[in-house]
Amino acid sequence: MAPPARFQEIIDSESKIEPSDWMPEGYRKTLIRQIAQHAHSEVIGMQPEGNWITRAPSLHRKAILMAKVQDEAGHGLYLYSAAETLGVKRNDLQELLHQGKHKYSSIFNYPTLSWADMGTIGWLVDGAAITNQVMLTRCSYGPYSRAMVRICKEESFHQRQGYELLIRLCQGSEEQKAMAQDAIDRWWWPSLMMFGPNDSDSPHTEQSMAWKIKRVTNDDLRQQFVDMTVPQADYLGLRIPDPDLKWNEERGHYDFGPIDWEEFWRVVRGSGPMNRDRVEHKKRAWDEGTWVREAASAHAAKQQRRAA
Ligand code: BYC
Repeated sequence: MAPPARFQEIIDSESKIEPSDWMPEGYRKTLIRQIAQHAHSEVIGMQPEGNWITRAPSLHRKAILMAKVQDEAGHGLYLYSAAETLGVKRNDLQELLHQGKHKYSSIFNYPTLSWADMGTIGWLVDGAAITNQVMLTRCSYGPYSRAMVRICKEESFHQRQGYELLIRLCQGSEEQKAMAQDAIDRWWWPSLMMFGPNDSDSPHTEQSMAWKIKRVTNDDLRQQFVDMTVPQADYLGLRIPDPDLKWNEERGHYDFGPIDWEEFWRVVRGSGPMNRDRVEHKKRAWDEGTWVREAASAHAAKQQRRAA
């Protein structure tokens, strides 16, 4: 069978494309773009929460937050490894991120202003991430789909720890509840933007759906997220900052108000509140870690020489 026909057969039969299989160049490029962006998001996403590790209100909360941030580093590693199976080098992907030529999720360009943001990121940001990533466990590319299985398990713990943190705040003083409300007021709309532009404005969705890289469209995932989250906000006794939000009996879904796409594109293109700081911090960490990478490589080379 000719390689393109074999590729299509694997896609049609819901099997997985593996690194040694033939694949169209566009398929490879799309995967590299998406997996690299995803990996960068995990690594840059450590910063907004890392900012609060020293200020966590108890040892217990500090231990949870450190474990979560460490998990994000691990997700970055699995994803860079998955990208490498497509023939790119991890260091080159880092370089593209540092030069501003690669994107990462818009959500991480917003500041974390209060402790309630730690709960809200877990609940909304990790909640949006799981909604999106569960479909990616069914992605047609084997290494990406397998990495997503483990990542989703960890994201699910992250989401629950965030929600539990907010339950505690909402059961606390008026001041604590107000802090939680303020956090939701700031994070709600950026969380909806995580799913990307509307399907009608998404250049990649159609082809990515055909290749079974994406299994659900941006708008359908966003709707799933809203439907799941509104009852959770009700349980917390918090208000979602959208006057147009209401249950639509006919559709069996919540209707919600328009998203500010100008803000979305401004943030994606580098002019969000924290874009510059995030990339500067990332570059500094990379430079300061040079000696660690050099030492690890020297050690690995020595082990190899000894084994030989
Ligand atoms: N932010 O045609 P579209 C986490 C870009 S981290 C920035 O719909 P696609 C966590 C898009 O890349 C989880 N850019 O694209 C970590 C494209 O740009 P280019 C992050 C965005 O790829 C730490 C253009 O807009 N999750 O959970 O079909 C702590 C057109 O869009 C965004 C992932 O990365 C955005 N929000 O669909 C806590 C999931 N949205 O390259 C939590 C994997 C769109 O053409 N990625 N763009 O210049 C995906 O599932 C898909 O890439 C997307 C976008 C649904 C995000």
